[in-house]
Amino acid sequence: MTALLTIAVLILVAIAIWQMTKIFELSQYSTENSQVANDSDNKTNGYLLFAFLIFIYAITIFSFWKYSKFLLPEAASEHGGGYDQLMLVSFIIIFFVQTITQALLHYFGYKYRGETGKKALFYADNDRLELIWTIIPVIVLAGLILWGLYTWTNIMDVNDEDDPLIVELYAQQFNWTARYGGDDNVLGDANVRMIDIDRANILGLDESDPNASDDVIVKELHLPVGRKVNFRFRSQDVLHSAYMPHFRAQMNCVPGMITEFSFTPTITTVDMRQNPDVVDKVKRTNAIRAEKAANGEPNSDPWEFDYLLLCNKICGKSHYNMQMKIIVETEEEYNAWMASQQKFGQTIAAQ
Ligand SMILES: [Cu+2]
Repeated sequence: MTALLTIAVLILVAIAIWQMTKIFELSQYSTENSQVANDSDNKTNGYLLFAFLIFIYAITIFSFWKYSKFLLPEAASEHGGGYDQLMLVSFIIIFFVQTITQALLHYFGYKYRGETGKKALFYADNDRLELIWTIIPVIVLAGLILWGLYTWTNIMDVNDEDDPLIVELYAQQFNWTARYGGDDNVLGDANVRMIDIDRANILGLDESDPNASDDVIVKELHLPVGRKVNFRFRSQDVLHSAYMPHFRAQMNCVPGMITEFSFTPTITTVDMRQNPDVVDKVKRTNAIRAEKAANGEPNSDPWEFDYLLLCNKICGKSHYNMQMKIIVETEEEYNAWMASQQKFGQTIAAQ
């Protein structure tokens, strides 16, 4: 009932405004009958341009002030620094050009507004001017593209140098599973057709492949700091995307094919929790959670920072919650954790 009344009131208010506008228009009719803008209209519009310019500058400054704290903390992978630098330089250039061109655009819009008796100057071309505004973007863009290609090639180069750890990330609606190659660091063959839930073969490993029996299947990704990791991605059902924002890493998981990505984690979870940006974020989040707890609302437990593997493709209704914890730790901690895990062969034998 309240909703109905609210809608009725809103409709009445809208009709009232519409009627008042009409009355206002009619009252103006006798004095200014022309549809052609006069000098005073043009001047008003010129000033409005300046107002708009101030608005976009103000909203930019406001966004920097208000939202910078939501950016990711420093990159926790070897290639991440170069990636961030490329993005930062690109943003600075875009920001610089945008600030200047917007000011010029709006200023000239005002300066050359329509005025009675003012005539436009016919100006065919100026070779030198055209040369300048062609050459400068060409140099800047070519520089950015070359640097970008170089960075891209480096990031996307998946090779077996430096004895990388081999890890498979397996996506399905709506969770992640990780698989390690085991003692031999070689992943056994797998295919979704061989999935056998009754025998706990959830990833479809080929039980006859000798490389498969020492594979380790887990629901929490542990990585030793400073060691290169080669990831292989598979998907069981639809397109997913393995997104590890703190490591500046993302790769599509495509049903029917294996995709790859490689990175070296450089900061352990324990060290990242000491990072000033992370400390600040945890403090802010926990302040909100404490407030929730005081009101008896759910999801109010104190939060602790962890690296995450997220899904970055809208893959279905629980996509938003498709994630896996990543723990970067020292070599010793990693080895101890790995030693405590059950191997695929043991799981199958136990059935
Ligand atoms: Cu997904």
